[in-house]
Amino acid sequence: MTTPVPRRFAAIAGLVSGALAVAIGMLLAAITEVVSPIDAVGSEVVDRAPRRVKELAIRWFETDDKLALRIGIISILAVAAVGVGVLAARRVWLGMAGIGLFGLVGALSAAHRPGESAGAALPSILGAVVGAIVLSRLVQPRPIEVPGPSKAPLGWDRRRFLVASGVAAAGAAAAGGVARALEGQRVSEIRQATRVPLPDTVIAEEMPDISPGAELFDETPFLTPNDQFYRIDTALSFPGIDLDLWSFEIAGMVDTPMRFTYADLLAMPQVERVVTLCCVSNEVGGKYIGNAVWRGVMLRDLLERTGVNPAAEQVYSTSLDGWTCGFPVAAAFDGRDAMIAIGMNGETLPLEHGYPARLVVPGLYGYVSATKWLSKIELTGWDREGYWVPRGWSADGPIKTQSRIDVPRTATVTTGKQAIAGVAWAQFRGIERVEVQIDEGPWQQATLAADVSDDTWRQWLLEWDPSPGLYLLKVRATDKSGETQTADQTPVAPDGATGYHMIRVKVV
Ligand SMILES: Nc1nc2c(c(=O)[nH]1)N[C@H]1C(S)=C(S)[C@@H](COP(=O)(O)O)O[C@H]1N2
Ligand SMILES: [Mo]
Repeated sequence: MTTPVPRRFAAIAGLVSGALAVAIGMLLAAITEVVSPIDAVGSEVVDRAPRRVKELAIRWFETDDKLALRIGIISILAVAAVGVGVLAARRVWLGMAGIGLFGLVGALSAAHRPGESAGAALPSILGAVVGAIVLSRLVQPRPIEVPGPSKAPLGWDRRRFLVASGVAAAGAAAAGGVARALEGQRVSEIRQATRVPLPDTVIAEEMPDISPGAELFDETPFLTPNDQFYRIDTALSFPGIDLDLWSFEIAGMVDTPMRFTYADLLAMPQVERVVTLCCVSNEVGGKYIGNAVWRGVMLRDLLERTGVNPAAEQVYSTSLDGWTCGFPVAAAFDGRDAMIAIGMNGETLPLEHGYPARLVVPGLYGYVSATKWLSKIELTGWDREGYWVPRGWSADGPIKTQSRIDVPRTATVTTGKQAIAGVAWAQFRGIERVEVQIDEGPWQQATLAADVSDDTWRQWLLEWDPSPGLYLLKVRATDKSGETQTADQTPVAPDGATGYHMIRVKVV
């Protein structure tokens, strides 16, 4: 008779075979360049998570929520793998079925991802098959061949188990390592391509005039450097991009559907515009906002070529990774500089920000307009809903007039002449006035930096010479339509937070 595998070791067997299944799945996915099983499941979780959970995740983890999600998935898998191992020690087939179930979830998730075909299911399936076989071998004690006359099975062999699971664990580590290296190589190849500078073809009179007076203080530069620009998207890994194969189409309610390659974009009149991009999930006083010089082709120029059916209501765009959004057709023609951007702050559009091309529409929150990794633009009715709309966000996403205090940066400052300063924005309308209130004092008008464009934030500054004490500072902005931002505090959902940014400062 054989003795059963001790529980502790059954747990190890589960962990090791689970890790091997995942690692082989990742490796095969990396080799065949399909979505990795973990990322596929992660993306399905992101897509299916209730809005509140997603909002909380963004708030808790800020832009590191992706790492947190991965760690979450791996922790759940690890706990499940332990359970699967313990089950397998009782009934092997139950353990194998357990691994198979996880493989199935990975396979279905991968095949369901936008841009993936049924073949994307294979890595998960093959990983699960290998994992299940290894698990069955590890937990089924086999008779030990003992040299000598007796062939009697001696039961579970701890040494043999440890060697076998050590080999399996090493295999998992190796497969996982190679998978990560391949993925890293894929991303760095794309990054390499983004380092190719764009040709010098921007029309001179279309260059932005960044006036010397745009900066009143240093803490928040007027232009946000690319590596400090906030990043918000649902992508767990970057979509595959081969510039030679990449193109996007403009279709739907147009006269002539057309496809544009990167070379087509480069051959068209290039412009540069300074536009402040802002996320609807930006809390009052938050950091999900940045200002950059965007270079590209005006959307209206492209739409003039395809022609637009007068019945079209929405410019609906889709990314390479299947994310979607839409904004009113009017926003392409009402004079605002909606563009297909291929450059950012003098560089080729970085991968994080949508290489090779993205939409930038002044005055609209990113979630309705700013599709990165652009793949398709369709002219549609409002029956098509962008990614966030069925998730409880407004179909219409004009940016609200807002202001933020950036200086003082610390909760405690020393007495003496200093500044209260920050930024204010009301893209497409422009900032007219910014006022600061200290405690319950009068609203004092702040000095405004040079007005570069209605589509950018404006720095503001108020001189301050406080005596020691505790102060409450508030700011409010008025846009050029004469509208002062509301003091009413509303949450970010469904269409952007409102209320005054306030900070408490102790002066010592
Ligand atoms: N493909 C894709 N594009 C996207 C998103 C996304 O999730 N996927 N998020 C949008 C949102 S909500 C915002 S606020 C902006 C942010 O752009 P950034 O990451 O370059 O700052 O991108 C938009 N474009
Ligand atoms: Mo956003």
